[in-house]
Amino acid sequence: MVDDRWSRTARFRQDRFGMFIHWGLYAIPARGEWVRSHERISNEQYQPYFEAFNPVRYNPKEWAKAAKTAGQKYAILTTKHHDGFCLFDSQLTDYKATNTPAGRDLVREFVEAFRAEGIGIGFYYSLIDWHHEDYPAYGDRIHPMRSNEAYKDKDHQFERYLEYMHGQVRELLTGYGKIDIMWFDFSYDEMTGEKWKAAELVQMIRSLQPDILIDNRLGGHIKAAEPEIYAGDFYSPEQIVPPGGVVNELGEPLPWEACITLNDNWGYHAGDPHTKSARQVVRTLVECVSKNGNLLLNVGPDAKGEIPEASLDVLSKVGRWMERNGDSIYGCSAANLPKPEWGRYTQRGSRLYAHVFDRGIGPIYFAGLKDRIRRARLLADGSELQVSVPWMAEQYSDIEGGAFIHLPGAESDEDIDT
Ligand code: FUL
Repeated sequence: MVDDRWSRTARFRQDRFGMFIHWGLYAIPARGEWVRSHERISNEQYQPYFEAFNPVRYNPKEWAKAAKTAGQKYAILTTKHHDGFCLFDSQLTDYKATNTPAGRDLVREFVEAFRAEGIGIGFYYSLIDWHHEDYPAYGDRIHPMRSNEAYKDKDHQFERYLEYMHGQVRELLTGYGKIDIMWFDFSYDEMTGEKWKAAELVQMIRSLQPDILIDNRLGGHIKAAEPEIYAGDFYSPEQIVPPGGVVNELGEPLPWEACITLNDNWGYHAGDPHTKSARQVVRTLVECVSKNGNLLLNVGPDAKGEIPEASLDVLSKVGRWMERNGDSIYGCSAANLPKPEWGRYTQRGSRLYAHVFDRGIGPIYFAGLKDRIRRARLLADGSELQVSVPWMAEQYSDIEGGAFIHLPGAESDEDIDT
């Protein structure tokens, strides 16, 4: 890991919890952000959504409040998703929010509202573009869903798309003040870092915003001893928590962030009943931190501009847990101990946080920590917990070298009201 990459991510590794926001025209058909490709919707059939986009209840101050309440420290908004529609007032296209009934730059309002709450600002930007005629239809051969069928016989002037894409990134990074994260999505097969001229792109980005973090989806490998300039600052596993975290070839931890949907979709889906529970979210967050990672939890606001009620409800319950237990998340990392059978550890300095998921009966056993626990306290209310060495330990070879901590009742995240 090159040093400046590591130090650049210091704040990111402290923050641990962010909000992902997928929002665009696709909120109107309300069947997820891939709807236009999955259902083979033509340009003509998609156009009415552009003409109808009128999010009268868009109030990013409310979104920012929801993120703040949940304990999320940064937020990443889809400035342009694969359908090519721009929420910002790009001078390089007419396909933007300012030309819809919304009539204004929705990214600007997002930035102002979240910044006012002290929340870090990230821009998601799709490399794939189904609206731009010069985006190649490679998909015909390999991934039919990743390009626009209508343009398949066109002579694609890819250079023109590159100029457009680089130009939009420049707009995003010059027009909105200090941006914390640039989240590109995504390289594949022929569409590699080289193809995007990603080295040039990153040079431009760093000259405009020296401290910005870039995800790893421009292509390239962060792990390699000499990563490409566009390899990115952190890994972005999608819909999974990597079993062993993410490490380089020397086994050293690398920064990563699992992006995970709150239900089963990124963009708003009216028929998706699978909202995760607050308990699942908290456990996933704990799991990420216990493996040196972050959690970027997604919400998909509806066509009017509101985050669904069910999502808000979970965010506020997670927030209640974070209020009492945030010390075990922010600035914490993996503990250098095997995973305990009852839950997970996180750690900050000499303070070890025990997240008890499986309460069982009797005291909680801390393998390997005999004589290493100075004192134990319940994080939720600060009360002291009794520590003891297992009685007649020598008779139980499996509990040699450990200690017990006695919990009153069933104090664990089981208490979350889901
Ligand atoms: C994927 C995209 O195709 C999805 O629509 C979503 O944005 C996810 C975070 O990344 O690659």
